[in-house]
Amino acid sequence: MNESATASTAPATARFRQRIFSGIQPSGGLTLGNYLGALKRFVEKQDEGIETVYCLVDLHAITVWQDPEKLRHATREAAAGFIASGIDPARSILFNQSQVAAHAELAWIFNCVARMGWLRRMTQFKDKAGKNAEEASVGLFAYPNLMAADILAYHATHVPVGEDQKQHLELTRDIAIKFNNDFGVDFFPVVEPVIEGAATRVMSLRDGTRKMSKSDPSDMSRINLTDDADAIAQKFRKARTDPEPLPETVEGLDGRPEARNLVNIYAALADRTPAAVIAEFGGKGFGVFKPALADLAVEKLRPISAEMTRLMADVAEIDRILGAGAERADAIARPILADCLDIVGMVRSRPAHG
Ligand code: AQP
Repeated sequence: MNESATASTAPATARFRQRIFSGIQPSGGLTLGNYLGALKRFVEKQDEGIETVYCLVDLHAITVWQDPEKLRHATREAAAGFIASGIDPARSILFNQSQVAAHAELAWIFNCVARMGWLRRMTQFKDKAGKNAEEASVGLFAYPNLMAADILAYHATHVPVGEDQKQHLELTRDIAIKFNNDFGVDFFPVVEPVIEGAATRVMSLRDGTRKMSKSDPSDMSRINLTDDADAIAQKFRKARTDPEPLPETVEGLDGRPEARNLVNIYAALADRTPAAVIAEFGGKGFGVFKPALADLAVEKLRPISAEMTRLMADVAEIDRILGAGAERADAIARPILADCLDIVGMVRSRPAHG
């Protein structure tokens, strides 16, 4: 195999039918970052009438230790979060990754396509493994190959994600190009990242230079979709900011990461631009802006958390939805995996094995 992914003839996605794939790890409760950076836009794509495949990536979640009972709960709760946010399981395919074996099988092929050097450059591994890289799981290192498999098992053409996933999507493109080159085929699409909106990177409420994350040890750093109105108000009230009032222009947010974060969150929740938010609140202090932001967040999130609570009262129904979604997902992914195995040169003679 060649070492490089560079291709003079990168196939466009044009010949592939437009299909959206994206996923979220059930590695804890969903956050406002997941909602604004991913979920809200998943719903928009579904409502545009594009074919949408959405996955709770439980195999990704176990790249760091997960308590099995908590993982099961988080998977179901995340499914409830998707549905409560507007994902309609009749229109979108919604399922959990481990129920469709093609993801793990294709990931193995990609482990043999991707190069060590590519994965060593992944900043998320460096961030998550920290100083203890020797103790990190092999899965955490190979995570981007599984992510490439998630996407390419569906021949997905577009992947809505937050800014933090951009590098992984570039790796997915490299894998597709190298596979196509190595085997002389035009088989995998070269996916397009879809990174849109005012909140592609929602930052921690305690540190405006760090991403809001469901696994941050401080619960005060994030808004959870299940937080009640009091918790949301308290977290915004205590959010770290500087002492200056909001600037009169968006440029005035330069060098003020916490202020910029809160303005971006407001804009994304209100479906407005940051400039429009600054036009309304410029010159006002955080004593005015934070309560307005908290009220807006409560207004937008309360219906979602109420619906999540309602859905979680019937776990069997959630499991039924995930199982039915997995059947539909499998029907797309299995023939693509079979073709991929043929291309690679695997003998497949089991009649029932697709
Ligand atoms: N803070 C964020 N701002 C914007 N988008 C975000 N996303 C996550 N955090 C933010 C987007 O949500 C989708 C799912 O991400 P994920 O849960 O699979 O993985 P992650 O990015 O590693 O999210 P977390 O919350 O930080 O999880 P943990 O703590 O378990 O690592 C992606 O589209 C992501 O861009």
